[in-house]
Amino acid sequence: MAGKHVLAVGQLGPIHLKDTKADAVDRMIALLRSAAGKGAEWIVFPELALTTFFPRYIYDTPADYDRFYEENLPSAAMKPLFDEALRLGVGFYLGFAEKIVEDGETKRYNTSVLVEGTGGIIGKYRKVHLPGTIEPVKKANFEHLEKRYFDVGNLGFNTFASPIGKIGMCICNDRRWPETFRVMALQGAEIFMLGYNTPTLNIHHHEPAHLREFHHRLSLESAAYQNGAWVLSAAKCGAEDGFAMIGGSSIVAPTGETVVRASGEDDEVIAYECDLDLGTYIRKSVFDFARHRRIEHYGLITSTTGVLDSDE
Ligand code: CDV
Repeated sequence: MAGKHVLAVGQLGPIHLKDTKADAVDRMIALLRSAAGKGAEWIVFPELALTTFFPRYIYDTPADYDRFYEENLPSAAMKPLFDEALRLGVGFYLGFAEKIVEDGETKRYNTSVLVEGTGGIIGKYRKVHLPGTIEPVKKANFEHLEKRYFDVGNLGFNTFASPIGKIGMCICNDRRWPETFRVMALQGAEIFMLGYNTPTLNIHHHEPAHLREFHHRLSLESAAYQNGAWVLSAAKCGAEDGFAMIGGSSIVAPTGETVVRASGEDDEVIAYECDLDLGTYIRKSVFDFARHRRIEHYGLITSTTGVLDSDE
């Protein structure tokens, strides 16, 4: 796909435990309208955008946490957002917790969906790199229990043809892993979309807060440049019931430059006219995969998970 498209990111400020999904959807509809007012053809919303970031809490039974999940697409909670996007003709990426029965077994995924401006669902992604633990670590006054509440995504990293170009999706922690983006770039991705909830505090080891935002930016800028693609990232941020998460929603050009960035930690729309030809230029020059990649030397990437002969 060639040419320019105005694309937007809809950052969300905190969603507290007491807030309803209808509250969250109303806020996203306001962001959607604002994006449409800026001429945007597409908007990216955050990971788990309908509720608070519930993996920070300890729940023991599905009866306690099932209220955070959606069972059908569009779920009743999401429907007003789907309707308004269709009315405005704006496509979107939306992150949500998905509960589904597969082969007779109940599964729960951290999922994102792509919906185009004509209302059709064109793609679904289920988070592969789940951070955190199954059991609480009790090192801080919050947890990161994604491995407890979600199954590892089973759809892989795909790309989806759309009126704005070929889109690849991932979710939050996936952005720290270069394999995520390269697999989609090898399928011709021109635009990467992702949502995130990144706590300002690292509960596993000491990390200065400024590094949280730096690593976020570093991951996206290198992913954009090394794959010659635009990256649109949407935070859910600010303090949810006192638990702080970074902002920094951004649009990164295929040159690796962040061209627009959210300024605060509340609901905010950012938009940019993205020139897809810029990605084509990078993919035909320094990152022309067909000419320069050396797959005969990359075998370990898929045959080994951890470091060989490591005694750590
Ligand atoms: N929601 C996430 O995947 N958060 C992780 C945190 C735990 C590090 C992230 O990579 O931002």
